[in-house]
Amino acid sequence: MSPKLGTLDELPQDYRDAMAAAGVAPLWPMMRNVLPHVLPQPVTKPGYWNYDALRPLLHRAGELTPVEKAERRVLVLSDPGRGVGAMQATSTIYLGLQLLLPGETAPAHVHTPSAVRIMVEGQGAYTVVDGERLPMEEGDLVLTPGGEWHDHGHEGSGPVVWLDALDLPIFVYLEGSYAEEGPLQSQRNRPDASQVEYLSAGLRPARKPGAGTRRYPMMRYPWTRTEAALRQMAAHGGDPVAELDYVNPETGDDILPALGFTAMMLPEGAAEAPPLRSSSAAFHVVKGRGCTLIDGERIDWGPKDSFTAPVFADIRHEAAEESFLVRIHDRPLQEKLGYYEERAR
Ligand code: GTQ
Repeated sequence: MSPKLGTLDELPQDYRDAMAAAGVAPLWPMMRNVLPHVLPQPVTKPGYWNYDALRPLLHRAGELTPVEKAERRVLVLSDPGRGVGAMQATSTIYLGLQLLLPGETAPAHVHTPSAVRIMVEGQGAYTVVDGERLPMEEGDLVLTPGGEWHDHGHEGSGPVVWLDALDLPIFVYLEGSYAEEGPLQSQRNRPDASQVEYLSAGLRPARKPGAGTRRYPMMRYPWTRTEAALRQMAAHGGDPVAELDYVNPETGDDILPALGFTAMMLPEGAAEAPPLRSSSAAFHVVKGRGCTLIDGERIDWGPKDSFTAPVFADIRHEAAEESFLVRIHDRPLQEKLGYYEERAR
């Protein structure tokens, strides 16, 4: 057991004043704030957002604020531990629900943070990234990596909603977050790379020696394929709870530098208790129903809902019916820092 550390009020006032005037502070009274024993003390609290409750608020934003006045018409999912208005859902993950109405376009811009969209509702929307038009169907993941121009459009009939997941909090922390605006991009008239170069897992375009590839060769991950793959894994992969990581098809790396995405299938009645992970996480329910205990707090979830878990949370999922979730996490960033860990419960 380590000795109890000295406190600020044990120090004479004249010394404290002199330190403050010199622009310094003693470490030892604050040591345990920044280096708690054994486990971090996350500010992040478990969060839950019921889609049925948010839907009318999103639609009202569509009536109240034209897209021209919003640039991106988004309701931000704020971490309960930081309070409404916090531009983050966990320490590293930003989440927002974005609404686009038929005929609208969200202007082209480019920014330093990276985003992934998970399509929640509606048909006919698309995102253009670096001239490639990416159709957005329910459950699809669409990447807009940092530094790539992107604009959104909608040629369908009803409203469309998708969930934005960004590494924005990291860029804000780095004081590295900024954007530039520009005109809508002209679109190359061809299907996206998931339908051409990377139609089939295990196949990639043959290349001449020395020919490079794009850093983000595939920017759309169609849900129909993810679901089919999960079903095969559940049937034959040996573990009834199937999980598949979204990866770059050229390198096998996680799809973004900081954030990782994992699709999960929980069969009806399945219970799943993963190890305690140093990564924070957000879960999006593509379909299904169930409940999750996060550090003992019970969250009942249904289709299109989202919920979050802090680092090292004790997470226990139970699926009331066959369920498909996408887990968003910051393992890629933590691994790059030489840090990611899992602890057995
Ligand atoms: O669609 O580009 O939720 O730039 C936040 C910032 C979405 C976007 C957000 C953004 C976007």
